[in-house]
Amino acid sequence: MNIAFESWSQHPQLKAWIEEMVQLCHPKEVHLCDGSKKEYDTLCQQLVENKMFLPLNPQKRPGSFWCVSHPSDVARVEDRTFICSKTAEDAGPTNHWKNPEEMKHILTKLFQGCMEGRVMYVVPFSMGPYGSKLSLLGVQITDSPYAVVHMYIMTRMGKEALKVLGEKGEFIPGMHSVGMPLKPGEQDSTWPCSSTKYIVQFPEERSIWSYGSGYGGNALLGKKCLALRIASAKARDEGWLAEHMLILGITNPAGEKKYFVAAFPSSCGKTNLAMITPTMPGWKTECVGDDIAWMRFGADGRLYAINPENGFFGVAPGTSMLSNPNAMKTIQKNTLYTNVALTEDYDVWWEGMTPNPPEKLTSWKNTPWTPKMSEPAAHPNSRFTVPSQQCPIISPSFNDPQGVPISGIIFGGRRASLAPLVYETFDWEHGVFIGASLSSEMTAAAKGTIGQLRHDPFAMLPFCGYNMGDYFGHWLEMGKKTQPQKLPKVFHVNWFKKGADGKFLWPGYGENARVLKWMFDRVSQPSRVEAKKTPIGLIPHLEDLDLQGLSCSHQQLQELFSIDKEQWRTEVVELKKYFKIFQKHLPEGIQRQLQALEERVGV
Ligand code: O2Y
Ligand code: MN
Repeated sequence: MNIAFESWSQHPQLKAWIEEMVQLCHPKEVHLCDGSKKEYDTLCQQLVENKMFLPLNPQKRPGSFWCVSHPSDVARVEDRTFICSKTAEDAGPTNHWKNPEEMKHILTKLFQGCMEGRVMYVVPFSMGPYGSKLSLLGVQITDSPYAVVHMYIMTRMGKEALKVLGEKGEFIPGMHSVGMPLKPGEQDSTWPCSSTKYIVQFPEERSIWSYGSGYGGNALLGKKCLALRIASAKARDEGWLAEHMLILGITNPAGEKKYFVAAFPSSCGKTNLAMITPTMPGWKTECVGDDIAWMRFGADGRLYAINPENGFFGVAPGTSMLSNPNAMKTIQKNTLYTNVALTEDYDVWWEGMTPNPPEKLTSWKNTPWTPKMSEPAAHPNSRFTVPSQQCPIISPSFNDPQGVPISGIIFGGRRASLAPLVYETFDWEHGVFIGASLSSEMTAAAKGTIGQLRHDPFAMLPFCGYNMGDYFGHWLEMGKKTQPQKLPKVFHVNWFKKGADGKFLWPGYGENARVLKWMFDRVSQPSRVEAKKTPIGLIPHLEDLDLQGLSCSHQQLQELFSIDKEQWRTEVVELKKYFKIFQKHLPEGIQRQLQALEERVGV
């Protein structure tokens, strides 16, 4: 097959890889993507003609499309996700592992002829702003035009990325197929995929192979596969951090600005916090990212973060003008919707968008739906995909190659009891211990029993590309790279603490900015407020929390900040049991902190 590389790239290694993959997959045609708007529009039009996309009402959602997946292909497949490092020990106890040679054998067989009858698209992209030391380049080969248009939104894709790559640049190759070759004359499915799925990362050779799924994190290889699993292994080797964290800027009425990163397990309102509208007068926020942060120390000894992505792939259910008005404004146009419900006038709807559903909908299963039905109209993992630049509070530093300086790191979980609304850790080592101890009670949205505790260290459980015990060690080492006063302060928040009546004690949403304000004061140098020492960390003096205009009783506040030593002793027992899985990879610093916590909460 003659591939028109001339005006595209002269990178010998890239060309050789594409030719090798053509030999393996036998596509009918190769499309070298340029990342232009024209290319995006043409592909969206083709997806409309092939009935995968439905254009939405141009009066209500201009430039937007509705799409539903195969009912078996609706989310990341954690049990089919593999870290194929040389040894099982390097993948660690929290990842699935297979010997790399064995896995390559399996993949080679699966990919053999897998693109017959389909177009092979080659997508060059940059994760992170062009010209940033923190950015990385990737190239995804895929037979899914759905993946291409999503990569167009989620990454900086096309000619510009190729220019940065030049003829010698380094790139991370990602091979993707939906795993459904087309025979001559065969009618294509509206959502091609396979019942066999493999999402595979080779962290040492830094490559990705994904087979069988066309959905989200399984198919958009720049996101979880590259920006977290591969990047975390690269970050360990090179002394930086690739994290599952939002990046948020907050400015006080005097015009001082500070940036925070935050890690939350799923269903804890991460996108809502990333786009928060503060309720306190004069305070402003800006969103740098809602999901992933790459961080390195700058020449001044401070930690700087970039968002490697260029779009939001947000979960739709629960997103409303109450929970996240900025997200609702962001997705008003040029948005791709997957697995949400469709209204009669070609708009979208999902559970939680409005208090009551419309009388008639088309469900995510593409069947008529009425409010009497017990199944949700939108899939709980339905998504919107939208350019970050459409967010009304997108940060002016979004494209800054330097990144933004980070003053605080926030960890959070959903705990009905135990953790107070907010506490600050004593120092970096204690902060790393809190990140490692992160756990959350599962909601209906997650697999498993409602209310059951799931350990999710640093919210990285499905995303760490190597042994999680070594990852804790890497975080501890990072803390030694600069002077202690230049390190961000580390906090833990729990928006979900409940009172004896079973009701949430804290109103959440925009009111969470009051907690950010306390952190803002704490990270100021020198700190503007003192904090109260407790056995678990430093909590606010109640008078330092700005509660003006908030109807929160004294009793509620007492409960929000109460520390039940008995519950913490149970937590220590649970953590001891959990940390045992890391065996000799559990760093001394984590053991030391566990011991110290045990002593502080002891009788
Ligand atoms: O299910 C998927 O494929 C998407 S998962 C996802 C998407 C955006 C941001 N975060 C996540 C996640 O699972 O953490
Ligand atoms: Mn995420």
